Amino acid sequence: MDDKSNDGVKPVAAKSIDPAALEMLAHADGCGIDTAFSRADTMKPCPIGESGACCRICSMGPCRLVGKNAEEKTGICGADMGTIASRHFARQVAGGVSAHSDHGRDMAMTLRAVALGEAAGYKVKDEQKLHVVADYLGVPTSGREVNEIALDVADVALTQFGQPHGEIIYTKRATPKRQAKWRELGITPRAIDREVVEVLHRTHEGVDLDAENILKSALRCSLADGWGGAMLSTDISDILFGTPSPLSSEVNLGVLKDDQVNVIVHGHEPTLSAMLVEAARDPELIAEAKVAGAEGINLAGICCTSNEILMRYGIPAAGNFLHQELAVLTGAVEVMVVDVQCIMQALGPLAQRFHTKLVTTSPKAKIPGATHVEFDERRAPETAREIVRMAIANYANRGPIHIPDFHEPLVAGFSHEYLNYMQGGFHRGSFRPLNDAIIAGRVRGLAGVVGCNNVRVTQDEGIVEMIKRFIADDVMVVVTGCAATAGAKAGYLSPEILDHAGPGLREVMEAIGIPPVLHLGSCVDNSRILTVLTQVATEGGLGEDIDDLPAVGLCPEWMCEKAIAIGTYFAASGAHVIFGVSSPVEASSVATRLMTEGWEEMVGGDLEFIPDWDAMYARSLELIDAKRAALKLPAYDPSQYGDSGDSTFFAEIKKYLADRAAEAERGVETVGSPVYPLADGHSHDHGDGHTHSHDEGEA
Ligand code: BF8
Ligand code: SF4
Repeated sequence: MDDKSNDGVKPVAAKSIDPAALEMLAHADGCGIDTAFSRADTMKPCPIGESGACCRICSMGPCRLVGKNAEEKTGICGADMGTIASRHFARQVAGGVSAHSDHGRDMAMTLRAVALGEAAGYKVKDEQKLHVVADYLGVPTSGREVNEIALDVADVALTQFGQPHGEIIYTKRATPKRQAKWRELGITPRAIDREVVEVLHRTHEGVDLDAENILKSALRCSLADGWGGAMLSTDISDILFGTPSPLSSEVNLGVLKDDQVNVIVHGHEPTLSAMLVEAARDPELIAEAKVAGAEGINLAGICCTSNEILMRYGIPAAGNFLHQELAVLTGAVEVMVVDVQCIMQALGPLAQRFHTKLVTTSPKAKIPGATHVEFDERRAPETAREIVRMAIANYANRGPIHIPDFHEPLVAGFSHEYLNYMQGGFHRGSFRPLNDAIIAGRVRGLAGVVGCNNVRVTQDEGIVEMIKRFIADDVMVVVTGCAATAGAKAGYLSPEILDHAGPGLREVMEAIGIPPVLHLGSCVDNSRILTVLTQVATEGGLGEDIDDLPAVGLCPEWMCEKAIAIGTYFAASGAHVIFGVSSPVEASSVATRLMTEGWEEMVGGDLEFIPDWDAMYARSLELIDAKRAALKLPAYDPSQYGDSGDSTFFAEIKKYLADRAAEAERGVETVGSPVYPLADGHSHDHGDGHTHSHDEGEA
């Protein structure tokens, strides 16, 4: 690389730790094709905008507060650095909340259409969860038909977006102490749309000009996501598509098949992709694929649509955010179907260089160069079949292909419900074993490692480093979103990884029968982490609220506004949160202090930005150990636990997975196989016409 040509941009030392990505980037270079990775080498992040020192709220600006004493300067209207940085941050939160919550609204609309019999192909799959959600939302259930309940649940969910009075109902799911704190501070969210609108209003030119007050409104807005839109989205997805329970699958670009019609789903919503799962398994369409010369139809996912159908159907994941272009570069993707969020416009021109058809499906998200097949829930199965047929027809147009041979096994599909089940059975579900293990110090603490990829840092490196170090130091890890995919690609979501866990963690995970790194789902499913933390806090022995727990949330490679919204709602819920990459409020010492010391004092949680992995990890342990000390728990001491040896439980799972791998070698379809005996009331859809109930004892 010619240093002079890149405008002083420091290229990231290594583009990725993922060998599949590195192979594809070399391939891209060979083909003379740009990717986000190479474009990042020439596009320098604007340092003024990056640090929050640029205001473009009105056309008297943009005002950029730079140079010596930047913090003493103001914009033309007099806005100071604290206001400018906080205003921008709050708008990022509002952007993130609107994305997740609008997705949540669409899920509620689908549930409503299902209840009214207007959504062909969908039905309420998890009635038990419907009842639980109905209870939360105050919808009567006794003696009522499923669809009657579902209609009321959908309608009450929809009121949460625009209700003129009251509070978002799900805030009642927080600990009593947390609810009281939010009320006292006046940050209990009232309605989802309202909180977004209010932040946009406050941050309009000339309204809220007090950094502390602006950031406080960002806290309230974020809570409308975590305890509103995102939580509703998770719950309604579970109702419609099933509450996840563990299953096996595979991850990375090697899941693409050289001899099959490959269809990739990319984006965030499970609605159309669930129908694509069925279409890809339809014997009639498979026969058509064979006529076209392919061995079958292979569906795989990217980003959080992938997580949604991985968690529930075991559909393999082709990769995370930075894999989207790499997948097209394989030349083996007949169709890439996208819905909303995290979709690069670059896919349009890139797909045109290959035979790949890029298909947009949401009226909210079109891309120049793509074919638009609008998703309509009234005819979703037909739409899915139409798209699969488009892929089959396109198979003959393939040019040379290059699929990197990297695919890792993984176990995904952990839900709050399943964790309860694992710790005491379906009727006695609890978090007691985990709490006791934390109290005793076998498990040092809990960490959530979540969020995106970002080309400004080595792909997956921060995420995988954190996961690796945490489990070695006996910290149990939960993962979601692209971080989950990163962890999986590096092998950390396979039961084998138990061997890399510290002795205390290993002993406990063997006893409970769960791996040390749990895939909890997509980014909206970060709401599952809130539910888990709340239950750990109320189970007893670890204080009363999330801010008492030895827990930390990390987003090492954050990229988008949704990540900012998530980090903020975790902080507002009492969690210590650390982001990597760079701080969007770095230019303002006032905003930085407010989001750390200020928020900690106010809500017990905070949001820090620490780009260095070592420093991020050291700070995480410091926070976990400080909470242990505050709870007067014994200090963490790894020497007191010996190696426990393999439990029969894990030995069985390993054997089971080895058998599946052997079957896969023989060409038997194995992804999506459940890996544990399942809890009553949960079922897995294999798409092959039968479901497994819990007492079959498959593992
Ligand atoms: O919602 S982790 S890059 S795909 S934003 Fe996007 Fe970030 Fe991935 Fe999932 Ni979440
Ligand atoms: Fe400049 Fe104030 Fe306008 Fe922002 S709102 S661009 S600081 S004049």
